[in-house]
This record gives sequence, structure tokens and C-alpha cells, in this order.
Amino acid sequence: MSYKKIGGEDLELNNIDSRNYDSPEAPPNDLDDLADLDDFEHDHEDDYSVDDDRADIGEGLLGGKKSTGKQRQFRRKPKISLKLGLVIAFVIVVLIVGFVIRYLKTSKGWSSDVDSLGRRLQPWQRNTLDEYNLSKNGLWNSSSEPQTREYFWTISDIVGAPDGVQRKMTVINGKFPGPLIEANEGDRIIVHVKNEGADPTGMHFHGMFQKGTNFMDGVLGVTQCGIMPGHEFTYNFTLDGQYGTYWYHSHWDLQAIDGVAGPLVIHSPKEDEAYKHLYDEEMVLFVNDWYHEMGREYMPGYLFPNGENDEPVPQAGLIQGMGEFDCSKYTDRECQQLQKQIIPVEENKTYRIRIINAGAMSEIDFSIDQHKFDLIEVEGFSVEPYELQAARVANAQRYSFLVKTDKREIDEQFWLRTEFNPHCYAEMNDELDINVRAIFSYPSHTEKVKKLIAKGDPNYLVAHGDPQDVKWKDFDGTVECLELNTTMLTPKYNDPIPGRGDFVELHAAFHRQQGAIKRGVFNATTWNPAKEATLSQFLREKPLEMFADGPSKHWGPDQLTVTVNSTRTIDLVINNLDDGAHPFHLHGHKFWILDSGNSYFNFGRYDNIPDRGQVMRDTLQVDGYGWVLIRFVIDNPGIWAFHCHFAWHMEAGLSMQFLALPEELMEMQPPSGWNDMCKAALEEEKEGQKEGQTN
Ligand SMILES: [Cu+2]
Repeated sequence: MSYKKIGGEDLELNNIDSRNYDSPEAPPNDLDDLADLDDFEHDHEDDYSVDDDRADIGEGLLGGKKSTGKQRQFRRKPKISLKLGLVIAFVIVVLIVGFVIRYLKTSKGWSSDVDSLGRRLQPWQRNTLDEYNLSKNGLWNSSSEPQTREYFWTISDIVGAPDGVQRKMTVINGKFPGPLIEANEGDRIIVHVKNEGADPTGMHFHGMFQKGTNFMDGVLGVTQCGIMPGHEFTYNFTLDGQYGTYWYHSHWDLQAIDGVAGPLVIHSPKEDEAYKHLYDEEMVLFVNDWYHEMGREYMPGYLFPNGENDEPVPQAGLIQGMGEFDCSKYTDRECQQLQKQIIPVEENKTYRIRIINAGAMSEIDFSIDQHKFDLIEVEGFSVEPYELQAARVANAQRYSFLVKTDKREIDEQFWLRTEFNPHCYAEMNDELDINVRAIFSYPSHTEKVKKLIAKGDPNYLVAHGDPQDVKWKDFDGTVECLELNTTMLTPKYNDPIPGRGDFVELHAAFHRQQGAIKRGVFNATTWNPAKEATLSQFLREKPLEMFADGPSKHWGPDQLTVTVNSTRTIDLVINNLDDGAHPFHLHGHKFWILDSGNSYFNFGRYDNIPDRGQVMRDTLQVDGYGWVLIRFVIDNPGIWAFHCHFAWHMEAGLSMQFLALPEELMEMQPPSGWNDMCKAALEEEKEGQKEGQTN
């Protein structure tokens, strides 16, 4: 007997399964079993070999008391009819509940299996339409008392098909994309991560300062060892001194691009004071490029000896976790043709759209046909509203845009575009349609569509056909892989930028090594994560005397460390010696973008930093053969990763770390369970070495 889903088609309460009732290993322990037992007793009314103990368990559950065999014999007839009556009543109740649930599901806006547009969701599909809608209950209250927000996440491997093509994925709580974290500045976030997947995991909360909580930064090989399969770890940190649009993702291997990623939004009274009166509705727009295999499947081909640095090109793009791959391109894959994603809006409102580029590498050109928008936020940095027709969002970057829905007299439906910039790919593939789009949809006034809506028929969403193609004419992108030029933005607040700091220069490149395999290189080092996180090694060895200020290779030639021994301003120049662009991300800090240019940084520019409002952010794309000068204050003890955010380049070793305030770091106590992760990793390494010796 089974009922997998109340209200579904699998309601089979009246069947009797073929369980062996004599098996002592299987005492009935739930209502299913109890119902079985009653049927059994009924069928064998005159058979005195019925196991009294088992019947007692049944009665104990049903009636809450245990009877003896004698009592049972004495009251036998009335008991059976009473139980039968209760079972029938139970079945009726279940059926009624089932019908009610079914009814509610077919009506609009209820149940996690159907979103508020009436679209039926797959079991692994997150209801992003409703969950990423930040104003479904009105705008958020940012001025409530600081509170603790606790999340329970289970990582698991599933088969899903966000764009219609079935593939293996790794996800949080069985669904893709990840659940929204929404909180206020000053709140405490606790995330219990339980790993039920086949691979290690670790969660990085992208852009979080992690003030005093370097242990919670989630970078495998740097701030923690992996949460091994079957294990758990609890992340616990506060959101102090920051607000804005962020995200989180696994920082193990390529797990983030296999599905372990989601949005993180921090509200703040300060920001609300500046902008909240400007908008009525608010949503996260979670966009990513998408591959049809697990990330690791592409690595051997990517790092093929003598190959060029040709990153694997995605097959599709997803908006709010959904895409519509053209199934006719595949003959040998399980593929279901899906429809375009819908972004429903109401007329004459202003929407705050928080866009997050959560992909592996693609650069997104965001625009909405006929709708200009105002940029107000750059990764938590407030700027004066700046009008744009389109905005480039590089990998791992975020922005907030204000869009007015005042164009219904033109049409009811428009393309919302998150098109991929083809100039960021080494080559194109046949599968990818770079024209990633959703339908920006006003409530319909046409009779045909109105009728469908009245019937609750989700087909109303596509009854219009595709929106007209009216892309902004004067925006066709540049022919290069450049990020949005932020030099024209004016900071909302005139927070002073500190004066000149310690100068550090990095050269980022892709090199061929002995085996002719190309690797990402920072100053002649290629990051090769050790089994034991560098933070764990540091705390175990406490090798303080070995760290002078500046670059060193303490943990082997593969691991570049820039040490900063006291609170200091750092002026970091990154020269990109590669023809491809790199979106660099600094953990635990934000930096001001002071200046940038082509070819090689020259010190003449250092003496003449342009006088403009410099934007502060945590992810910056450096052009091919270009350079940038950034400034940040190191004041947070820890080991902070700095790396290219292209999943492929990070895997190829384009990564290094800052060791900040080692003396203070040495005194910090790891949280519960943190050391255990590295103990397990070290044991595994020892085992590996033993095996290596015996072989
Ligand atoms: Cu890169």
C-alpha cells in the first residue's frame, strides 16, 4: 500500500500489499500498516493463530492503550466493527483532503507544485516566480530588530532538466536554483549544510565581509576542508556593515555550476531611505549559463595537452532557473520542449530588479525592449539613479535596476533579454542560442487571453505568441568582452577613499607547463588546492616568523600568498596578460576601482588617478590585455581568496590568497566541527600516501 502524494494519482488506500505479516522484522508502525492489519484481521476473523502481540500494537496505536489477548477475545466483534468504522472514516477524510488539495492546486496561486501563474512545477524545480518575488507580501521591513535567520540545507545529487534536457545536477534541498536568503543588515545567518551528495561540498556566501568569521567563508582548500558526504557543517555569521544584492554558491570544484547556488539579499534602513520610495515591487532575477553535463565532464577536454585556452561553451541560458532548449538539436538526449520564462508585471508600477549573474563564465547583456531603466546599486554600493537601455553583467556580478511598467499602450508583452555576449567565448558551439530571453508580461486586455485566464488555463501565458522583436536600436553591444563601464556612475554617499596604500602587482596569465597543459597563473604560481585548507595549516603550524609583508609561496610553489601583517590599505594592480577577460573576485572585502586601461599598467597613471566618484564592488572584470588598479583596506583577520570567477579558470588554477593580520588570526578559535573536517581530509591524505607507498 502506498500513497506517495495526497491529492495525486497515487492514492491507493484500499489496496492490500503482499507484505508477509509473519515477518517479526516488520511490525506495523504507521497508519498504513495499521490499515493493513485491520484488513488482515477481518479476513482471518476465525483464525485463532493471529499474532496477539501484533494486534496489540495496532490497538495501542489506534486506541492509545494495550489490550491483553483475553480482553481481545471477549470484545472481538465490536472491536473489529469499531476499527473498520474508524478506517472508513480515515479513508473518507483522506479522500476529502485530497480533493480539496487538488481543487486548490488547479485554482491559481497555491501549493508549491504550481506557481502563481498556474504553471505546474517539476519536483526539482524551485518556485522562483514566487520565492524570488521580494514584495509578494508588500515591501520588506528593513528596520526590524536584528534577528537570527536559520536555514537547513541538504545537498544532494538529482536528475533535473531546467532547460528541458535531462542531466545530473547537484542541488540544495532537492530543488534548483537555491533558496533565497533575505535578511537585514545586522542579522545573524545560520545555515546548516548537510551533505547527502556523492562529492565534498562547502558554501561560500559571495561578497560577505565575514568580519571575524573567516572560518565561514566556505572556500575549500583555503578557509575549510570539505564537508564530506554524509557529514554536516554549520555556517554562522552576521551581516554587519553591508547591504545589497549578493549570492551564495558551493566553492568546491565545479559544484556551483552544477546547481548549488542561490540569491542572498540584504536590506538596510540606510538604503531604503535613499531608494525605497522609488519603487513598488522588488524581485531577484537569477540568471546563469547552463551546461548539459556535470562540470567535471568538461575538464579533461578543457585541459587537454597542447589545447588552446578554449573554455567549454555553455549549451543554454537560464532565467529564474528555467530555459527552453530547442530539443530538435538533440536526437540522443531525453529532452522536453519547454516554453519561454515569464516575468509577470503589473501596469504603472516601478520594479526593482536585482540581477545576479550566477553562471560559469558567460557575460550577460540585460535589457527590456522599449523600457529604459535606472541603475541604483552595484553589489551593495549605492549610486545615483543612472539611466540605461542595456547593462552588461559579468560573471558573478550583481546590479539593481528600476524599471517603470508604463509601456502597455505599446504592447502587452516585451522581451526581457539576458543575452550572452559571444565575444567572451573562445569559440561558439552549435547548441547555444545566445538570445536568452524571458517574456516581460503585462496583464492582458485581449479577449482571447482574458478568457483563458478566467478558465485558469496556463496557456494564456503563450497565447500571445512571441513578443515583437524590438531590441534597442542604439544598443548592439561592443565587439569585445568588456564589463559595464561604471566610471560614469555617481556614488550616493561621499564616503572618502583612503590615501595611497601598499603597492602589490599581479600578473594574470595562462601558461603552458612541462606537460604542455595550460594553467591559470598569478605571478608564476598556479593554485593547486591542498587537501588541508591553508587556514588549517596556518593554525596548526603557527609559522608566524615566516611571513614577511608581501608575496610568498609558503605552502608550496603552487600557492601564492600575499601577507598583510597589520591593518593596511592595499593598492592592487592586476595586469591581464591573457587575451581573454577575467572577472576577479576578492573574498571578505570590497574594493574601489581607481583606474583601468589597456596593455600594461604604468606608474604615470598611479600619480594621476582620475578624480571621479569611484565605485566599490567585490567582482571586477579585467579586459583581455588590460589592467586595473583597485584599492581596499585589509583589516579583517583571515585568509581571503582572490581568484578569477570563471569556473573553468578557477579550476585551472587562476587563484591566490591574502593572509590578513596573521597575529590576530592565530588567536582565533575555530568553530565547532571545523577542525573535524580537516582531520578527515588529513586522514584521507595519509591513507592515500600509504597506498602510494605500497604501490
Ligand atoms: Cu578567468
